[in-house]
Formats: sequence, C-alpha cells, structure tokens
Amino acid sequence: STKELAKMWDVSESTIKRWSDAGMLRCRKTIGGHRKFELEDIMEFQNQCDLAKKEAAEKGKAECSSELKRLLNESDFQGLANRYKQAALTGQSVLVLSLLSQSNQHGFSLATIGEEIIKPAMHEVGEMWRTGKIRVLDEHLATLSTIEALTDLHGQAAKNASPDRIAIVGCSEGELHQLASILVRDMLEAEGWKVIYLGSHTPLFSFAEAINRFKPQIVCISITMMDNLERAVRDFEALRRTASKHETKIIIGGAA
Ligand code: B12
Repeated sequence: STKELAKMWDVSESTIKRWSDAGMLRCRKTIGGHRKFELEDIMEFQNQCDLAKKEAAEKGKAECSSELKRLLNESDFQGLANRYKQAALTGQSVLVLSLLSQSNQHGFSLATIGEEIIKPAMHEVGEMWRTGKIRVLDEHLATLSTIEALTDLHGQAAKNASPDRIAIVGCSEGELHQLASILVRDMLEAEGWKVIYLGSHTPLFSFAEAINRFKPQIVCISITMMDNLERAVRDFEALRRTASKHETKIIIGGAA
C-alpha cells in the first residue's frame, strides 16, 4: 500500500502518490480508489532510482574533477570552501559528496575537511542568510546536502571501533544546529572510538542517563545558541555528578 511503501523508503505518502500519478511508479487502484503496488513494479522503480543515482554521481564527478583536482593539489581551502558553498546552496548533494570524498581520498582528514571546508562554507551561508542575500530555503538546502554527504561518507568508512573507548555525542536541549556534532561523531569514529550518537535537542538528563547506561570515557556536547547554553549551565551540576561517578570526561564545544 502507499503507507507501507512510504515507510519502507522513508518518504511521505504524498511523495509516493506523486510518483505514481506521474507514471514513475506503476500501481493499480482499488474500487475504493486506494493504490496497490505489485512487487515487480516496486523492484523496477527501485532499480531505476539506483541507476539514476549512479549516473548523476558519474556526471557530477566528471564535471568537477579537473577544477577540483587543481584546488586539492594546491590545498586551496578558500577555493574548496567556495566551491563547496556553491554546490551546497544549490542542493547538489552529488557534487557535495564528491567534493568531500575526493578531499578525503586526497589525504585531508575529516578534521581538516570540517575545519577548513565545511565550517567556513556554512558560516558564510549563515552570514548570507543574516544579511538577506539568501532565503531560509537556501540555507536548508545547504545544510541538508551536507548532512546527506556526511551520512554517505560515514556509511562508506571502515569502522574499527574499540569496545574500550566509548563516546557519547549530541547537542544540548533546544539545540537544532547538528552539523558540528555529526563531524565530532565521525572524527571520533575515524579514530577508533565507539560512538553513541544522540543527535540534536537532547536534554542534559538524557546525557546523564546515557552515561549510566553506556559508561563512556567521554561525552561531547555541542552548543551553538546562547539561550541553550544558559539552560545547559543550569542543568550541568547533575550531569557533572553522574559523569564523575563513572570517571567520564565532559567536553563541550560550539559557537555559544
Ligand atoms: C544551518 C544553520 C541552521 C539550521 C540547522 C540545521 C541542522 N540540522 O543543523 C536551522 C535552520 C535549524 C537553524 C536554526 C536557527 N538558527 Co542557525 N545557523 C545555521 C548555520 C548557517 C550553519 C550552522 C553549521 O552547521 N555550522 C557549521 C559547523 C561545522 O560550524 P560550528 O557550528 O561553528 O562548529 C564548529 C565549532 O564550533 C566546533 N564545535 C561545535 N560543536 C562542538 C562540539 C564539540 C564537543 C567540539 C569539540 C567542537 C565543537 O567544531 C566545529 C568545527 O570547527 C549557522 C551559521 C554559523 N555561523 O554557523 C546559523 C546560525 C548558527 N543560526 C543562527 C540563528 C539565529 C538561528 C535561529 C535562532 C534562527 C531562527 N530565527 O529561527 C534558529 C535557532 C535554532 C535552535 N534552537 O537551535 C545564528 C546564531 C546567532 C547567535 N549566536 O545568536 C547563526 C550564526 C546565523 C547568523 N549568522 O546569524 N540554523
């Protein structure tokens, strides 16, 4: 059914309806007007999507490869951040991923990529938003294509997590700025840590619960907004007590 497919592909039911109305995904309608999908049509659609993704990836790679190679060889981080910003702002996830993975293959660590490419590009996006040069929509495209690319890289990376080095990573309560915490997670994993990732908007008491449950060596909290910092400071004492019981170190970072 529409509902089952939406759940399986993690998209909305209206997206499934749009695909089937556009003839991309074959279906039949019951007398009551409900869409029903056959397994072979579902498989065919899925195959086509995978192929389209691969073609777009190849095209993206070819287009940006010569200019990108020059920027990488010259370690021109300003140029790379600029190129990154342009690709991210136009929501070109394939180019964003290609730029990040090629930088990684070139030998730049995730820390360098985060610090020298993603951070300046995203800070510039924030400035463009603040000064009214771009819309919220553009900022969302930039953030989402970055998160998508990092998720892809994260999936590709080999993981040699040591069960003895456990880290908890997340953002404070009220905090929606999630990108830096994703970078922290991925950098720690690249260094062989086993990371329990709690994501954005996590109350400090949940960090405390996570410390009791997973007994990590470190807990990393990202805080960007000042009012979230004030809230965090209020709740911090309880977290600190739990952390010291398990000899867990608390590392707080972020613009706030
Ligand atoms: C994307 C974005 C959003 C997205 C976030 C989506 C998401 N899923 O992450 C959305 C749309 C949700 C958003 C919302 C808002 N945003 Co906003 N946003 C941004 C933007 C453009 C990029 C943030 C980002 O990803 N930066 C890239 C990362 C890599 O950089 P970073 O966060 O600085 O992190 C670095 C370091 O701080 C450090 N670090 C960070 N955390 C940690 C943690 C540890 C443990 C360690 C070791 C290090 C570390 O490492 C990173 C690499 O160096 C920034 C611009 C900017 N200057 O950052 C504005 C910005 C942060 N947002 C801003 C504002 C005002 C808001 C809103 C209030 C807007 C509104 N009116 O609703 C809300 C608040 C939401 C909330 N409650 O959290 C302002 C904040 C100004 C301020 N300080 O008061 C900024 C600076 C934009 C601007 N120029 O005005 N935003």
